Amino acid sequence: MELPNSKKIVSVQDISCYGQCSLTVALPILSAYGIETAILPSAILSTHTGGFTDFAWVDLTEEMPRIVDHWIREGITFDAIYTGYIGDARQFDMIRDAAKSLMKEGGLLFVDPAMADYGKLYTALGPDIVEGMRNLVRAADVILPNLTEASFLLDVPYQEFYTEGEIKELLRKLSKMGPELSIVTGVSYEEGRLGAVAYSKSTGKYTEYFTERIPKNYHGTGDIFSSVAIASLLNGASISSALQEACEFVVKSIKSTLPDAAHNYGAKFEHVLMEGRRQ
Ligand code: PXL
Repeated sequence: MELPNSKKIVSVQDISCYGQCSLTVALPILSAYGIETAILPSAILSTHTGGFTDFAWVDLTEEMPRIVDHWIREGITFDAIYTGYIGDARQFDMIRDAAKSLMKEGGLLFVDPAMADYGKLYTALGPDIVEGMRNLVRAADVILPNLTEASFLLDVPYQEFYTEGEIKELLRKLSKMGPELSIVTGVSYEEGRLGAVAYSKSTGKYTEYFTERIPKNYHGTGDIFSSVAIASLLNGASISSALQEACEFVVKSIKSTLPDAAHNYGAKFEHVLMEGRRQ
């Protein structure tokens, strides 16, 4: 029996204890794709911050370096680092340094600058988070912003509609910040279709994938997209296959959630993971 060439990743983002986002999405999805996943939690929240109020927040800024230092003493290293929501700007420099210390040679830094959607920053986040995300993006190999996050990173106004030319220009500008591969999500050129477009700096090539737009928004779908796309790329998929896999995974998760009208805080990605097991 041939053993799979299993990759090892550490995901740096918050634990929203309830709400199907950030680490409670990334960990199961990456694991289901056969990737050994360690976590470096940036905070513990009772819920995510979208649609819930009065959430409890346990800050882990002081604890994170103790975890990283122990890993360094143990000689623990990773093939990839995946950062997501960071709610405290004091953590950015430490995360950049940790990424350098913990990365194997040739490893990849994936940055999902999860901080905004629909033209606005998430509740509780301010301009210091945008600045910190810009610094992280400058060190990244791959970034996966949605269109709102891309606008904040580039300090340009968010638009409701974009032409193909405008999306390509946005991608080229993002790639000038540093990353080899920039993937923007939430792109739509025609009614009823939604998808993602990628730009590779070294080849100058654009790759896109569009699927049906389901007129319902759930929190955490960006985290589902990023986790699937990152897992696929680490498993050797082409950019085109990774975009397809991630877009279709999100659509299936939304479709699984729709029949349950009371379930409005996250998407039921677990059903899609089960589908894989039933095959
Ligand atoms: O899914 C992004 C996300 C992650 N973590 C927290 C959030 C959000 C989006 O609102 O609030 C705490």
